[in-house]
Amino acid sequence: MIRFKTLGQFIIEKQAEFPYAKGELSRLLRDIGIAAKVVNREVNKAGLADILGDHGTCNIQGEEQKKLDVFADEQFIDALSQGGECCVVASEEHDEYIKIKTPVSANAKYIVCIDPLDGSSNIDVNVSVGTIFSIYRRNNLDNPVSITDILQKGVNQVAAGYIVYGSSTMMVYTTGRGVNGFTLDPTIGEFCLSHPKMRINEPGLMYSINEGNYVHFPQGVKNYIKYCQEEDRATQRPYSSRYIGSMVADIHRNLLKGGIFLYPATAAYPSGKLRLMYECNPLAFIIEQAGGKASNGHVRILDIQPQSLHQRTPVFIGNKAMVDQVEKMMVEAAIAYGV
Ligand code: P6P
Repeated sequence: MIRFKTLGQFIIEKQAEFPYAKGELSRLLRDIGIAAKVVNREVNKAGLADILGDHGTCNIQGEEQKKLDVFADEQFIDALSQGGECCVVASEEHDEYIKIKTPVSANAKYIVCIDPLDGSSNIDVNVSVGTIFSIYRRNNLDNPVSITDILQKGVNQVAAGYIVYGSSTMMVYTTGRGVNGFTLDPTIGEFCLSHPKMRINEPGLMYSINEGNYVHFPQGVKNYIKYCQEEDRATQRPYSSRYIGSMVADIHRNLLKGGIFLYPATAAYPSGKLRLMYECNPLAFIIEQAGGKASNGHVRILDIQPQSLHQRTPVFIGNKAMVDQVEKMMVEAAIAYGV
């Protein structure tokens, strides 16, 4: 008898642990899982279905929207609209947040911030891409939903997760009681528990950064990169450098193998490139729940008070000792250079 536990069975089993255990969050995670399976099908045949190439429109980031970006966005919004538990979706692909108006969602309590297909520039070259989602409860159920319901600190998330569409497709999520990973079994069309109680691998011996931006990095980051490259047997340096250019894939590797991902401020992105609400906050929640750390170099990511939906932030995320080290070197450089 093959013993496996599907995502649905796991969610129901854990439902009792969740303070709002009325099944709402369970249904929300189920809805996300359904959309993920549809997106996975299209990502897997992207090269065949003429779904590649630009959609001829641009998103708020001014980035060309790939057809799969738009398709993925539509699938998640549709699944969340039909599921009845979500009242608002804030998506990377839309300038403004979307109020869900289906009758079934009239009293919905949850807000989903989502990057439907992160790393989409990698689609055409067959590199892993991902979906990242963050779930909040509305602040006040008596008032109509407003932007203040959405711009909550990451520490208020009730759940967060990602789907990585790679050599296998996995969903990894947390509701604040640890991190669990599910691998899609295409023979039965179900996500099955494959990585229970995930913890970031220790010690971290990999660093992940786009060194093409080196000349514009803060001095402390430059010093940290050199630190990673020094020979030191006691601390098992030099570390390995690994950079995929798809945040979900880089973070997923570091979760499993240990490591730090860094996207500091650069000339092109003086506030950092990655978005707080639907990239850094959800991934920070997951990495902290797995025993790691995530900061903007000075402040815990989850403690940042969001000011706008698409705001960006520098991000340093991974093993706690590695993030502590780069933070320390940034302080030392600021003192040394008087910046
Ligand atoms: P760069 C992909 O476009 C993305 O948003 C993240 O997935 C990834 O980590 C980052 O940008 C890569 O940026 O500047 O190194 O190409």
